[in-house]
Amino acid sequence: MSVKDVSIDPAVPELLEKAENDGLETVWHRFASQQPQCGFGLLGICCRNCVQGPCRIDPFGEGPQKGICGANADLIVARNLLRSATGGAAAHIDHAYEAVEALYQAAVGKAPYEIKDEAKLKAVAGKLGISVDGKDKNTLAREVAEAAFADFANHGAAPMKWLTATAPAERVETWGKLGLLPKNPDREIRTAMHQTSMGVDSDPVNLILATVKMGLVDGYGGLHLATDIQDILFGTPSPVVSDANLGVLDADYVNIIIHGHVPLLSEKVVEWARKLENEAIAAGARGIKLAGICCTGNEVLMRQGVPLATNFLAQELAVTTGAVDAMVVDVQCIMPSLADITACYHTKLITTMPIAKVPGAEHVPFDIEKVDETARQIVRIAIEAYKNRDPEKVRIPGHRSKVVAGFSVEAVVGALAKLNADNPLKPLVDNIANGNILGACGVVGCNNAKVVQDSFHVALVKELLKNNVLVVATGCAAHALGKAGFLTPEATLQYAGDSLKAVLTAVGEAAGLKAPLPPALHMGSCVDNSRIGDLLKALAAYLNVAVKDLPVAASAPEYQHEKAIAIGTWAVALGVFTHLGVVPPVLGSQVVAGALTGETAENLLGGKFYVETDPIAAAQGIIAHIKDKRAKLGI
Ligand code: BF8
Ligand code: SF4
Repeated sequence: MSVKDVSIDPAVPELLEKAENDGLETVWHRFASQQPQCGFGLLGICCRNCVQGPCRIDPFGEGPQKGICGANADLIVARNLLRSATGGAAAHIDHAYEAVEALYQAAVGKAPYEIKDEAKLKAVAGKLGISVDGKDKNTLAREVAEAAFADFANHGAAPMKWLTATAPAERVETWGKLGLLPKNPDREIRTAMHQTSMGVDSDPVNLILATVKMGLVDGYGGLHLATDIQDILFGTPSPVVSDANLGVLDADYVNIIIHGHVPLLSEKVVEWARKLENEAIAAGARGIKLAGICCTGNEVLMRQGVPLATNFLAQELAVTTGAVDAMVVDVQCIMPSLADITACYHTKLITTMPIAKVPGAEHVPFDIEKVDETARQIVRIAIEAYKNRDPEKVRIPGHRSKVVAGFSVEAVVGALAKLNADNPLKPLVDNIANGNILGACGVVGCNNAKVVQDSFHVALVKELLKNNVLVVATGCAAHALGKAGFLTPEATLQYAGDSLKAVLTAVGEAAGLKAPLPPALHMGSCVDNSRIGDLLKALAAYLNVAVKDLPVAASAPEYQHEKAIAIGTWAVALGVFTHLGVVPPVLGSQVVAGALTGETAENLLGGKFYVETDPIAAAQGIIAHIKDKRAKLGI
């Protein structure tokens, strides 16, 4: 295979060559050997929901048009889509639940976490209608955790509290009228699995509505809940300067990579890596370097300034540097192949969660009550492994880019408050109204082997910025923009259109940064898409319009995970025009594809999906949408 054409990240071809020389297979080799991929699967018209199957529908209309039970293409596509969204929501909700458990245990003195952000705790309690008066932080934290647990124990008809407390009122009303308000996240997941099992729902429209509901389960029972609780426990992010790309590894140091999604353990690994620096020095290293992959990487970047190693597609190549002493993983987006790669080097692959084990890895169980011991043990395993590192096998690419991250809504509002303390959103809204900022786009989501790594993220964002569209980013999209140098003040000067540049420069100077704000604001991990939702809610409230009327859009240019399907559905439900750069497996059904990308979604929800696989055309589509919304607002 040609190692040149798979990524725009300059570290990738270097390490891919090394991988091939070291006799290793990577995600790109396996992608090539999967070609051509199954056409039935790509169209979503293969069903394995019962053991009479698998059944496939002939997309050309010549062969079978129904599965053995009588299910047609519309039904099969709709069922598959709901199952994907349910898988994604389950991942986020399990993550959020872990965080709630940790908060509860910390509050009752059973887990060694200090509740770091009392202001956020009070703000969240306030939204939930919990009185904060005279309560110490542990009592209040326990009550907030109990309110979250109550959603999971909701056996009545009331909607999920976390949704009604945090979503825009106009949306709650709209979703309520459509009968889409979820009650208990666990129950909704169970119901969706039931609904899609053999011989239950055969109405594709009913299944599409259930998918939208699952988007809401994800948005509030997953994303929002996880962000809120993690901020309370570990602090709400504020701007931080760090670096991105594999050049952050250092041959003279013990290098530990933290990879996955849930920051409960990684926060402690960061703490213990700092505490055990002397042991690393005693082992002959100059100290310990930490770096992150995927969303755990985003979490510890935002709160601790830990550099980003790389994003999803290059996780194997991080190990191929031969300089990683331990790769610590928790859950989600962890390639099973990592064990094969680590086996070729001295690198210790350490799994930590009971549901995410990898044959060949060392399992150090995450135990919340003994998390300090666990983190200490992990750092010591890395230091021991360092002693076995073979300098002959080390090759660290020299690439690293500066990144500014940490743009929580609180941080954005804080920066704007320097311009207008009484009315912080006014400068932003004024600049949108006068056209200096044309609109905003959230560029989010993954890498996908079907797309040249990071290429869509970067080409799309370049075009948006040129047209004065402000970008906010999360997930592996944020990694991609970081590696490519878009998360810096310098990028504003280089890429932003003139009027956007002027605004970002003025805000940056007023905020005391002595430089412009970056043109793409790193807002966090994938669960932190909730932050983007909160920003939209605040803007809409300020303008006294609905989110669906704002000149904004979302884009997941290179998404791969089921979680992205759930998040995208939530965004559409919120009223956001949501671009996808990879064709979702729904084209086998006109009913499903048409409903999600056409007037049905737009009329019911105000948002819809927009599928476009060319980045420049996608940018143009997004800009046209933004201009249309501006015209309707009369600005
Ligand atoms: O939750 S962006 S590849 S790491 S799924 Fe996975 Fe996708 Fe990366 Fe973050 Ni989100
Ligand atoms: Fe085939 Fe119907 Fe069974 Fe699906 S549920 S595998 S379409 S018989």
